[in-house]
Amino acid sequence: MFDVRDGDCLVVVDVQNDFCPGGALGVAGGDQVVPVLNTWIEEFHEKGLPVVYTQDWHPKDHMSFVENGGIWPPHCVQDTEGADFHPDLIVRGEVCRKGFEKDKEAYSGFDGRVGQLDGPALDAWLKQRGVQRIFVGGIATDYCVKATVLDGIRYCFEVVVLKDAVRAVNVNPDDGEKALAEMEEAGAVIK
Ligand code: VGL
Ligand code: ZN
Repeated sequence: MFDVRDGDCLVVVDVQNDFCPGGALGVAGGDQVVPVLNTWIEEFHEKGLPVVYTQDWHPKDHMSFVENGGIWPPHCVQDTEGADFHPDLIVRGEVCRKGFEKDKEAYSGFDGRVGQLDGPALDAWLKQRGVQRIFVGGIATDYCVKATVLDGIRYCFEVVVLKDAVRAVNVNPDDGEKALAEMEEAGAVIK
């Protein structure tokens, strides 16, 4: 395993029922990230390092839904089972909710709020803990993982993408591959 150390944080992106097979916006193999991420989560816990979980958290009339002119079927509606984390995911750490404003899309975890909807933004929360490097896995490679990774770089974190722990929507068949290339180009380490 990659040597994780002080200053590292694991960011688990949107491992929610609606993004897993059978969910409202089911991503092929989405559930397969769970055992891989659980291994990383345990590693971070053992070393006393932080783990933060992003959660897509939409009001039921969110602008990203087809009925409101968006491109997605309704998904991850607040307080529904679809918005819950996958039942096998080890959830111990802070949750960072995003996309809770009706008129705003928020793919990036850095657009979310940690702990409560009026809590700190992710950037401030990480910096307050002395985090310098983030490890990112989850769903979907071509949307929320990509946006979170690119923002992480923009906010001056070192970013490692756990490629066995991500899955893509692939609206076009190579979107996932392109997203990984774009993240690498931007400076992320693809591990
Ligand atoms: C996501 C589409 C819509 C994601 C969220 O988590 O990647 N994709 N909302
Ligand atoms: Zn969404």
